Order: sequence, then structure tokens, then C-alpha cells
Amino acid sequence: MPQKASPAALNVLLAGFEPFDQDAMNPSWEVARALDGWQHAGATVRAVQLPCVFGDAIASLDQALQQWRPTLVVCLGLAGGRAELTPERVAINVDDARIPDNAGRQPVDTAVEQGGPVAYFSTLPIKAMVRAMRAADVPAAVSNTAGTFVCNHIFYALMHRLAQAGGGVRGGFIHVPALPALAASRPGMPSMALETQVKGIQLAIQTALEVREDVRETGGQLH
Ligand code: PCA
Repeated sequence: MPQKASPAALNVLLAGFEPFDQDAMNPSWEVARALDGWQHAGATVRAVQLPCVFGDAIASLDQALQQWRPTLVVCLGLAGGRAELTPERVAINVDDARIPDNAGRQPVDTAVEQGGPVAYFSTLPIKAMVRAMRAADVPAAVSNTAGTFVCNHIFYALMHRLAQAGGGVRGGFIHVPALPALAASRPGMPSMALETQVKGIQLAIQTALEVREDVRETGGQLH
């Protein structure tokens, strides 16, 4: 029997991806897994691993949303090449894959959701999250693009579902850097230790649970 959400429980769904592009590990799943069961402000984190496959990732997310009925949803993914934890501002209705996904699918210039709006903004307090992470010495920045691969795909699908459900559930996406082990074999690639990533995502979730209205300040974004 799968574990089920009890009616009174507050759950935070934290999704990470399986490895892709021939990598042995995906830090996004390692972080999610490390925080599974962590509790804050009466809410419990529930980690789920998503396949790095267009379409199938959405089916797994739907299943997890059904199972846990979360009040907050944070999806994580790897952005190799970035040095900071980057809460994403916007999901766009575009699939445009540079490489094939784990099932060999490579959509080019198609919609995530036929007839859906062009884009959705994250409903997480992205700048307050960046501020909290930086205050704890965790490199972080707002990103204005989640790309057009499976991460943007799941981010868009998530926001579309939350908007359609209309229940006030908030959600968004955070890209994480490579782990040092991966960067060691790719000279020049920035990385961040797993424990720093975990600490940052913990602070991001904490902030999202506590802050409803985002702060308005500059300086928190990638350029
Ligand atoms: N990163 C990819 C997909 C899965 C992941 O972890 C992306 O940024 O689209």
C-alpha cells in the first residue's frame, strides 16, 4: 500500500529528477531525497523522483500530487554550468530539446500544454528565498529562464495544474548546480557541495512556508 496523506497533514512536495545526459547522479534528486521527511512549521517534506522524460515526468508529478495533496510544491532540477541555487521566475509553454531525453524523445518547438497560456510566473517568494539563502552564505540568484528542456516542461505543467485547480496551492522550480564529483570530470564547470545545496533548499522551503508576499528588491538575479 502506498503511503497516503492524512486529511490534517500539511505536505510539501519536493521533486527531483533522475540522472540524464549520461550522468551517474542528479543532485536535484540527491537534495530531495536528503530532505524527505524533514518537518518545518507543521509541514512535512515528501520527496518524489521524476523521470527525465517529456510527458512521463508530468504523469509522475500528477501521481505524487494525488498521493500527497501538498500545500506547497517545489521542483528541483540540475542546471550544469550555474554556480548558484536559482529559483526560476517563469515557466514558458515551449518544449524545445537540445538533446534527447531518457526515452530518446526530442520535441522541437511544441507546446507543453496545447492551448495553454504562453507562460506562468512562479508563485514562490523567489527573492525572499534568495535573500534567505545568501544571508546563510549559500550562493543564490533569481533566474529568468528555466530553459526549454524537461525542467521547464515540468515547471509549466505544475503551474498549469495549480492554476486550474484554483486551490491556492503555491509552487515553483529551483535549478541547482552540479555536484563537485561531476564537475571534477568537466574542467571549468562550477559546482556546489551537496550539504550546501541541502541547506539552501531547506531555507528556500522554510521561506516559502513563512513568506506569502515576496520582497521587492534588486540584486538577486542572474545577469
Ligand atoms: N535538468 C534538466 C532536466 C532534468 C534536470 O535535472 C533541465 O534543466 O531541463
